[in-house]
Amino acid sequence: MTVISQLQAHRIWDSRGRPTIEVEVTTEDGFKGRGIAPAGASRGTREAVESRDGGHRFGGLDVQNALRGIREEIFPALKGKPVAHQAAIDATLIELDGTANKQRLGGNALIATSLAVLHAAAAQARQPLWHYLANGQVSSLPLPQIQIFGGGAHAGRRVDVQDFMVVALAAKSFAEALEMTAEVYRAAGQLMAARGGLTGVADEGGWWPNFAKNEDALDVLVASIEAAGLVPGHDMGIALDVAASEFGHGGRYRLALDDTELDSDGLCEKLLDWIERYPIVSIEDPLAEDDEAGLIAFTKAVAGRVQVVGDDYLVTNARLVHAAAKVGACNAVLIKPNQAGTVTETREALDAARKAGYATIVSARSGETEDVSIVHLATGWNAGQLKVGSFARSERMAKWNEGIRIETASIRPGAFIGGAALGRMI
Ligand code: 2PG
Ligand code: MG
Repeated sequence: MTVISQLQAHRIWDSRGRPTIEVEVTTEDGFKGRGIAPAGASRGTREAVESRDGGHRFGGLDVQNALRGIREEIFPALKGKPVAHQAAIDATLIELDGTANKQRLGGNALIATSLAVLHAAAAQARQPLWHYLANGQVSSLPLPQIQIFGGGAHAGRRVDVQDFMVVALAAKSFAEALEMTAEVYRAAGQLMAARGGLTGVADEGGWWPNFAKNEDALDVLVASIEAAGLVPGHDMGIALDVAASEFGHGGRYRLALDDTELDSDGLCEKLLDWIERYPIVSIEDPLAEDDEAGLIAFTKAVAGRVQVVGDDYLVTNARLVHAAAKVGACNAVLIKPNQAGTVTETREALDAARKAGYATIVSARSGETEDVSIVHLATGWNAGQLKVGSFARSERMAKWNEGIRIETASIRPGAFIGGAALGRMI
C-alpha cells in the first residue's frame, strides 16, 4: 500500500484576496493530491478555529504559523503512513493538534492537509474523487442551492438576511438546474438595473442587495423567477440563509434594515409569514446558534413544509447533530469540511445527519478558491444538495462546472433526484 513520502505547504490567496493554505501530498510512487482551506465570514462559535498570525501584515490574516506547523509537526507525523488510511491520518492530525477546537495547529492547516491526503488516495486508486468516495455505493449529483442576492456579512450588512437563493425544483438534471438558475440570475440583474439598483456583486457573486427592506429582495426574487419564464414554487423555489447568529443573541434580533427588534417568537412569526407569502422551500439558521428553543419551535411549526438547515448551530459536528435530533431542532444539516477540520469528522457529521433522518447540504465558504473538492464530496457521498454561492465569479463557477463534468462523464441517467433531496419531514 502506497505511503506518504512528501508534504508541501504554502500560502496562496482566496477569493477575497486573503491568505490561505495549500497543501500538496505526494506518495512514494509519485501520486499527488492537493487540498486548499476555504474561509468563512459568518462563523459559528463552535467551529474549528483557523490559525491566523495576527499583527498588521495582510490584516493579521497571514498563515505563516500554520505553514510552519504543517512542515515541522504534521509532515513528520504523516510521513510513511498509508495514504488510503484517511481515518487513521485524520486521527493523527486531531491528536497532534490536541485542542478541542483545533486552535493550536489550526483548522485551516488540518483541513488542507486532510483534503490533500484524500485527493492523493483517489489518485493512487486511479479514480475521480467522487467515484473513489462512492466506493461502489449509489451516488448522484446534488440539487444546487444558488445565491441570487448576497447579504449580511457578505455585503457589508446592506441587508440582514445573508443568502437569497433559488432551488431548481423541476430540474431533471444538474445541468438543467444550472440552466434554469442562469436565466434567473440574469433576469435578477436586469430587474435590478431597471430599478437603478445594480451596483455590483457581493462576496459570493450574488447581486449587491440594494433594497429598502429585507422583504424587497424576496419580491425581486419572485419577479426574477417569473421573468425567466419559470413558475415560482413549482419550477423554482426560494432558499434563505438567514444567518441569524449575525444579528441576534440572547433571544433578541435586530433587523437593521427594517429598523425593528424582535424576540425569538417575533422572528419566527416573521419567517412564517414569509413562508406563507413566498415560495420558500428551505431556511438555514432561521434563529441564532444560542436560541435552541427557537430552533425547535420553528422546526415544529414548519414540519413537512420547509427544510430547516443548521449551519452555525451544528457546525458540521456529529455530536451536535445527535443532540439536535434528540430535541427536534432543524431537519437538515449544512456540511462544511473546514468547520469540522478533517474529512473523517465531516463524514461523521453527514452520517449522524443521515441516521437522524436529516437532509444534508455540502457547502462552500464565502472565502473560496478554485478548489472543487466539495462537488466530489457531495456527489460521492450522495449528500443530496450542494451550496456554493452564486452564479458568477470563477471560484463559484469552477464548482458548478465541475458538477457538469461529473454528470456528463460518469453518472447513470436518472441519478439526479432534484427537489426530492430537500428535507422537510421532521
Ligand atoms: C454560510 C456560508 C456560505 P460563510 O453561512 O452558509 O454562504 O457563509 O462561509 O461566511 O460562513
Ligand atoms: Mg450559513
